[in-house]
Amino acid sequence: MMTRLVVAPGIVHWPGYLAPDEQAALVADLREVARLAPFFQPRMPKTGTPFSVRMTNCGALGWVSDEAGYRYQPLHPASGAPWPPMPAVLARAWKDLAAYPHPPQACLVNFYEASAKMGLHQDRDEQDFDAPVVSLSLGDTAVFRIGGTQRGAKTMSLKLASGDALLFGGEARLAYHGIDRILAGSSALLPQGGRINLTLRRVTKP
Ligand code: MD6
Ligand code: FE
Repeated sequence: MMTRLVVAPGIVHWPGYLAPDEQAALVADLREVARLAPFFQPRMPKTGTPFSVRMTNCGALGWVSDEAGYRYQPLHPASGAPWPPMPAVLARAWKDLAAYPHPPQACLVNFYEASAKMGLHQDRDEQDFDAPVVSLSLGDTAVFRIGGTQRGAKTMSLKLASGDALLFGGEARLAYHGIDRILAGSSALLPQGGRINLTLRRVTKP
């Protein structure tokens, strides 16, 4: 029996959505993704300041960021190769959880070492805000911060552990959120520690 927690209107948390064996299989799939599409260090628009998180993508489109801005593109920014296909378990998770009739087009893969963080942001580079964003977490637990749709709104924090799924949809689709910190040593899934977060997105209007 899967626990489904409504954190706020439009924000749903499924602790332990992926079983331990599914998490291990997905890590193996992601090693292959990272072999074909190596992790890169994204940079802030305009300033070029590097992110502390490293990224890659799978699926038809990938999210990238550099001096020219945030965008989706079909090719890896360094190798120029198409992104590898999405592992089947990701399409299944979207079907299970998204309540949206069209498949995801992009899966952003974020890797956090123990000291990495992600500032409060909105996911707003997609053309279709009717589709939710579905995230899966692997490895060390993260302290996730959730705000409102306005930058100054009050915030709450939520721990995301290995195997957890989280959905941002409906009135929360454009809610601010970020990663305050990673709890090093909280999971044994990744032998070197750290955390992987996958976000599944629909980019274009169907
Ligand atoms: C992370 N997650 O968990 C970053 N975005 O590392 C996100 O930025 C995110 O978890 C949209 C919806 C769900 C998310
Ligand atoms: Fe996000």
